[in-house]
Amino acid sequence: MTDTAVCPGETASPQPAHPLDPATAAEYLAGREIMATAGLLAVPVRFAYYGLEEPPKDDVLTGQASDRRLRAFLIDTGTGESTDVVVSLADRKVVSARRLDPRTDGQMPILDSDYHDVEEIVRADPAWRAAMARRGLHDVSKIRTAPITAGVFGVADDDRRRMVRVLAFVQEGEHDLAWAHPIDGVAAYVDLVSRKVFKVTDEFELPVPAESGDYDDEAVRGPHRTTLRPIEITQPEGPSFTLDGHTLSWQDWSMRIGFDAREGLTLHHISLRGRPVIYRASIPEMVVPYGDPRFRYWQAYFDAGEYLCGTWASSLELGCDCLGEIAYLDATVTDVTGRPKVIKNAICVHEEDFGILWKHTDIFNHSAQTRRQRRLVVSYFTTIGNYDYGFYWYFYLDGIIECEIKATGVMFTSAYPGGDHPYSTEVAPGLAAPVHQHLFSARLDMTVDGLANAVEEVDVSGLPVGPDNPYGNAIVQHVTRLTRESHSGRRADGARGRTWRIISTEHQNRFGRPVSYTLYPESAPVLLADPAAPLTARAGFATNHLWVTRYDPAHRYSAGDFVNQHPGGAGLPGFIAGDQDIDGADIVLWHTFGPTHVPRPEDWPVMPVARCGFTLKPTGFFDRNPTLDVPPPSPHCPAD
Ligand SMILES: [Cu+2]
Repeated sequence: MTDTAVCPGETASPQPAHPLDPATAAEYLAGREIMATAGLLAVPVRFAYYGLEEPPKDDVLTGQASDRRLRAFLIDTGTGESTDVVVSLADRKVVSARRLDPRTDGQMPILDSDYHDVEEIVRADPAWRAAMARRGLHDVSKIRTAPITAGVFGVADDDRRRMVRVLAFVQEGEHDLAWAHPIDGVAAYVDLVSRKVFKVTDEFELPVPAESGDYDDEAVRGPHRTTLRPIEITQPEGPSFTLDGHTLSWQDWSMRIGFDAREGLTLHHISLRGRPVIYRASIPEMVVPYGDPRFRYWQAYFDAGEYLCGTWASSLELGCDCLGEIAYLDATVTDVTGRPKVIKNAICVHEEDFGILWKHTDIFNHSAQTRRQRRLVVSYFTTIGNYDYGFYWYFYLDGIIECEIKATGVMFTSAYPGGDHPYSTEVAPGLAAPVHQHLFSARLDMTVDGLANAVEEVDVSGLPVGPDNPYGNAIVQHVTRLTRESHSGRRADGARGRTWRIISTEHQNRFGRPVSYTLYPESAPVLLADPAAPLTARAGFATNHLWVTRYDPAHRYSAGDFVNQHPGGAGLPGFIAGDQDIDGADIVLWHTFGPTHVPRPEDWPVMPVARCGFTLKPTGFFDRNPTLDVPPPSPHCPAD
């Protein structure tokens, strides 16, 4: 039997305007039909990922990208057989279909349906029910389960299976916040192919924390405050940007907006005054490792590679998620049968006032001028289990680009054992939130005034007293060129103000110096897992703040193509193993950033947004302040 019902008209010829436009519903269906015809979709084959296979950069830049290709990760849920498929829509054929060996290649991402099925599987297991009964929990209908990707820890019985490890929570009523009531000490290991619990680890018992965390309940949160008066954002003449299909233009900026089930929002062809800056920007991976070494040592998620960030994107609402004159773009992803699913208003585009751009009151000529900064905001939000992440890209009038992640939602919890427990914070009576990290990986395919770029590491320091520095006040820059991939694994250094400058090796400014953009990192800790930890091999990208690789169309994901239960070594730092020349080449920067989250009581029961990110600033990209032409903000402000 083949599961390929396609409604008449649904395969109408898809005509995307640009080779990098996201795959359309019609394209997904057309690709699905090609796979079905090739016999790849016999039930119970499911789509673990389905998205656009972007054409190589050279083809796009030379206008040679005529084909549209789609890539699908297929899994036979009955056998676990996994196939990585690429189809050509132009040729209507399967281009490649590679069978994975899970022991070396890893497993397909978690399916949407796995999430739902696991609860039923766990609730039916006698050993797990017995563990619950020992804790006085007899009504399993009140127990909710959180399936957690398994990782790889060299335990043969685990590693050979497609599996998840499951932690559980009590939900006292339909609206109770289950995360407030973790059942600690016990985990069920579920084989997703046999659909059975094959192991229950039960190490200790602690009381299930009782206090309600239901922040929707007035008894928990208290009455709403009444002292906030309205803030209205009005743009009587409309916003200053234009959105034409997926092409966005605002002031000196232009770019294309993309969206992918795995990476979420992607930005392409970012240019300023017609000068290219970034060919493609995205956050292709992130890892959230937890620091509790007890029975839950395996708790670490790769939210993009294992759970597919884009699939879980929110539909945004005016007046709630976004204020002002908003333009929305829908995102088209697919369900596990490969059929399109539209997420309405997934991407938000708007413009914000951002305070002062520049200001000066001159003591000599008495000029008193103020200009206001604005930024263009392109964003989306996704919910992965307990956490919610907002991915925001900002573009400013003065050429600055910022990426900001807003982490919010509900922290993952455990029971607080009392005493001095260094691995977690008590956030409610008997309730703990373990210390953890959120490490994001930005992939920045740079094109600063063209493809020929290089990276300089710039440190600053004071100099010791000496013949040229008799009073010891000298401050100098130390510039180190990163010439080969093998030298590109770098750490930030806040004490030395370390930045990385991406220079054009072909274009100079009026001072004869290379035009450039500078990456300002936040200098937070990188991966804190031990170098010998199994996780470190799988999250190699997170061991440094910066990597620079020569562009390779196959290098898309920081932890490799197949992250779930991958034994390690894929992605970075493997991408640099060829040690290619990166000086004056077509290069890609990979930047690791994000907080090490030591939970606070104030983060419970729902966490106020925690921000992290990085900044890219033009550095000699312009010959002077590029915003002298910005007019005074309103008639009553001083004018020149
Ligand atoms: Cu956190």
